[in-house]
Amino acid sequence: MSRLVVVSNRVADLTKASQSGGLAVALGDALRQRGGLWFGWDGNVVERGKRVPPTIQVDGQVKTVTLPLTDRDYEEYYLGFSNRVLWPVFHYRLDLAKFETAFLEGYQRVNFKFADALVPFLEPDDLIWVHDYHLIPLGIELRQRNIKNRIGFFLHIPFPPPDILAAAPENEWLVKALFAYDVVGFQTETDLANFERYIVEQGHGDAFIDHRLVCGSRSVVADYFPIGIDVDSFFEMAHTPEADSQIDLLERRTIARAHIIGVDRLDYSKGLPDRFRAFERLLERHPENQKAVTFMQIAPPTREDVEAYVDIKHELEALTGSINGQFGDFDWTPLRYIHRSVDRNTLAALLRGSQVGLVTPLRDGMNLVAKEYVAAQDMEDPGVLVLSKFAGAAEDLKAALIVNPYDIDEVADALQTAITMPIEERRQRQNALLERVRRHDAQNWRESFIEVLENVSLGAAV
Ligand code: GDG
Repeated sequence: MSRLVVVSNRVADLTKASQSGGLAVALGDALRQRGGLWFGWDGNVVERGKRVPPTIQVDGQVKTVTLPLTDRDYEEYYLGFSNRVLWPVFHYRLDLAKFETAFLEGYQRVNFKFADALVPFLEPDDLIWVHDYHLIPLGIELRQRNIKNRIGFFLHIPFPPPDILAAAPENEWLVKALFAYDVVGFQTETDLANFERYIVEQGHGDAFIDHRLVCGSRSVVADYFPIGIDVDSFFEMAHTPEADSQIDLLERRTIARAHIIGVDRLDYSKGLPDRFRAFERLLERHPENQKAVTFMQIAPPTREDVEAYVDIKHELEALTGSINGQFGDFDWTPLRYIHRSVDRNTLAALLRGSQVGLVTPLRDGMNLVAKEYVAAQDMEDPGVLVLSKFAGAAEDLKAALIVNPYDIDEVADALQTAITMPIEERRQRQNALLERVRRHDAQNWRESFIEVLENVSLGAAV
């Protein structure tokens, strides 16, 4: 079996995989089984011009190789092109994108540096798996250094429709860069269809029925691989004695009979202001919920150096104050907004202890919180998932209450339906949801991607 080499912007701490969740869990097992290497940024920023050799850590068969970014690279590659251009554009938010030539140069420079630093660690047989929007051109850089290995790429965020992508600078270069890979994976059928349309409509390429796309002299296999979670370990985390006592505390500390929960990085793609307004609308339209329902939003900070994130933070603080000021009472705080990271065990307990999981992104690649909410539930007395139709997870989780997150009345009505849903219907929906969450779990995601990458016929000229 060939070694696996994972490349991503940040490298997760595999020794704390169960705490960090996400990629660390999904890829940690594969790295341990096959042996391998995880390469990326260590999260540190050093002065420009300073040359720091990569840090190498070895744990059994798994090596991590990390390096810092310079302050200029951090500004131009990370905050600039990755998070002020690609993140908003790929989430359909052209209004929030900020284009500057230096951002593109920084993006290309860091991908160049990453390739230079990675090549000495590669062996001819390695399977290389590159992750996400920060590293789209890494494949080209590796090919230019004569790396002939199988290289796959997975995009964790949505792939926008061609008309939107066409507004991004250098979009043709960016999309053609994907043809340096042998396999390109997306989260959903919609993302895959958008990519295929771009290639055919804007890239003058062809799409074939066996998932192969051809553009000029290169071809690539493109498919969708919905990412998932480790269902059993999340269920266990939500059902420990400590979790029981946390849920007990949650229930005793409030007079409310139903809890609604949201958990999201504080990001404009997650639809938090509209979600807060929908909760407010619920209290207005269905006043019987006053003093009977609470909403807890956990929203740890991210990317605070990007202006759009500061704006949304202020908006949420104002909304929280206004909703609590209008509806709160000495014995009831309707909305609890926690702008901090919460320990993962506590998170699992809170998801289980809440009667409604409210997941309403305006656009999301997949959204693992939706899957975690389902995995955490008691099968005998499950809660109800209210899910945005614009989350990738909605392609699979059709048994949730699917809503348009822009329509505040619709979300408020769905909340009312969720709070009052009879137990039989809750159980039926939960069974259907859990079946889907299990079918597309973390193991299935990585194994199906790796299987395609291992077996793909190599994609040069056809
Ligand atoms: C990107 C794509 C795609 C959140 N708050 C806390 C905390 N979390 C954990 C959640 C979940 C993870 O972070 C967030 O995952 P999501 O999938 O919801 O969202 P993104 O971070 O935007 O991830 C997304 C994903 O990549 C994977 O491909 O699904 O669409 O945008 O696991 O539980 N964890 C802890 N404390 C918190 O306060 N411990």
